[in-house]
Amino acid sequence: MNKKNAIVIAVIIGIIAITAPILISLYLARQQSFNEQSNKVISIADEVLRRSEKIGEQADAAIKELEDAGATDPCSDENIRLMRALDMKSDQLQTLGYIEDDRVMCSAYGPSIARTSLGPPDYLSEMGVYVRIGVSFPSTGEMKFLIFTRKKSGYSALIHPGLPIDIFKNDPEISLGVFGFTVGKLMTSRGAFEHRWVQALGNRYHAEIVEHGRLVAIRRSKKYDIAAYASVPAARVEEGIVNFAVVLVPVGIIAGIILALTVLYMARQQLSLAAALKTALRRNEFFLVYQPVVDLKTGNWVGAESLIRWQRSNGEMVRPDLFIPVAEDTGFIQRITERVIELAAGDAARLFKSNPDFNIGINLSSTDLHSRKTIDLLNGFARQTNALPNNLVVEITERSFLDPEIARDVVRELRGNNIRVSIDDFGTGYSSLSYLETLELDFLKIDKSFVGTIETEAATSQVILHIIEMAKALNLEMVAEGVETEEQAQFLRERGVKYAQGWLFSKPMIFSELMVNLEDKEKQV
Ligand code: G
Ligand code: G
Ligand code: MN
Repeated sequence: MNKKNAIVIAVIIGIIAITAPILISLYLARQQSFNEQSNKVISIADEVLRRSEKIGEQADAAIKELEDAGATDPCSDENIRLMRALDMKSDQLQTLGYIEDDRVMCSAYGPSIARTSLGPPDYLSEMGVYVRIGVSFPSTGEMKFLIFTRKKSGYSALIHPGLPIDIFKNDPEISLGVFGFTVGKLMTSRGAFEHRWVQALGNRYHAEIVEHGRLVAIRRSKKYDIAAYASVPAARVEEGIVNFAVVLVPVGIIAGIILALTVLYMARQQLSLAAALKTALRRNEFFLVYQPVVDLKTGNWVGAESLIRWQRSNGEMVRPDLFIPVAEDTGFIQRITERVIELAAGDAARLFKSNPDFNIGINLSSTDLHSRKTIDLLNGFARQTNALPNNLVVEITERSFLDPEIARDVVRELRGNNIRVSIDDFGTGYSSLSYLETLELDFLKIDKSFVGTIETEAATSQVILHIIEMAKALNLEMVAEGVETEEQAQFLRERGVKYAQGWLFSKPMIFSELMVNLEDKEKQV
């Protein structure tokens, strides 16, 4: 990736980092506003239902007392006195009376409504109560009543229908009401009502719906055959967004800016790491360490893998897993590889003189494979150090081998120059057996993640066996990486793996240390 692409990508990510939190905050604002409005209609419907049930309870209680009194003549003076007394006690009831043959025979109201024919009831409820809706009397003018009459006794409660819905009067857009649940008949209401809302409940006790531009909450009573509802225009949700947006959008903008700055900071770090790499090359801040490759049968050190190390001028060590990818992205990798080859060549010249069979491994990255120069440098290395055919091994990761054309050409050319080729980190890519067959490789390095699964329960612990089979089918010598225990070494040895690297044998060390160790080993023989 070049610098221009990096900047374009950083800008795109920056724009996303800014806009995404704003869009999210707008979405949340809508959600909040919706919740606010639906909580409002729910609480209104609850309140209407609560009031309706309270009326029902008082009507029930009063009628029951009249029934219990058991007057032989319901309209006796004594029974009417009882009606008055009960009427006084119950603040939710307009009055009490006795109805027979669709007429009010007598009531606590006095004679003014007596003997009026009411006509048939609107319906008989599930609970054995005749319900009459919107009843008016000549003597009471405009006032209309809701009348509940117990079928069994004829005792009735007259109710002012405005009572349960006497809330939120100053908000004309709110509609609310009560209906008989089973018959679906409105008993009392204010404002918009759609018959559909009755069905929306189904056999549930509550429902919230958005329909015909209104947000509706419906609550059914568990005690009586009634349900209450309340609704507001759905447009209220949109209006309410503004209230939440003024809080949430600035939060989103701040979050967006923080995110964008983080992206910018990380991009700059990447660029500054690239700049630091350049300085490091100039100041020779890189050096090599070597990790021995051990013959699993004899325990002899047969070679070593060179591993780059970067110590910055402030003493800080930077891990290769951190800077190698950056070097690959920013085009510095080839200069780093060049430095590695240079450093290794200096060491190897001495090494090969005293240990003619020893081999040195050098890691290449995928970019290196695309360049003619790498091969020239390696050839130069071989010449300069008087390397024998087995002395120099290049390690190429499985993932770098993705392009078959390039892979074949590079491998052929390297091997033509007596350089051995090893496929590194094997098992972490997706190479097929048939593809690998077309490359003339020498070694296969089993990635340490698979060595780590040996004799564990991990689901991937079988994979190493397949890798070993594959290497055998391809006639490749194997080097197991990251061997940490004698059990792992034993397992590998038994399955025909010839070489290994790992902390069990040795950690990577600087060149002088490697030389000392090799000399000591020689003396022991
Ligand atoms: O020791 P370790 O932490 O040394 O190495 C981490 C990773 O960096 C390994 O995957 C190794 O392959 C890679 N690496 C180490 N040295 C070099 C090098 O000189 N060139 C390249 N391309 N990769 C290296
Ligand atoms: O190039 P490659 O990916 O093979 O790099 C080898 C890496 O593995 C280096 O970072 C090296 O320090 C590390 N390593 C070497 N031996 C061991 C080991 O026994 N255990 C673990 N966990 N890491 C190891
Ligand atoms: Mn390696």
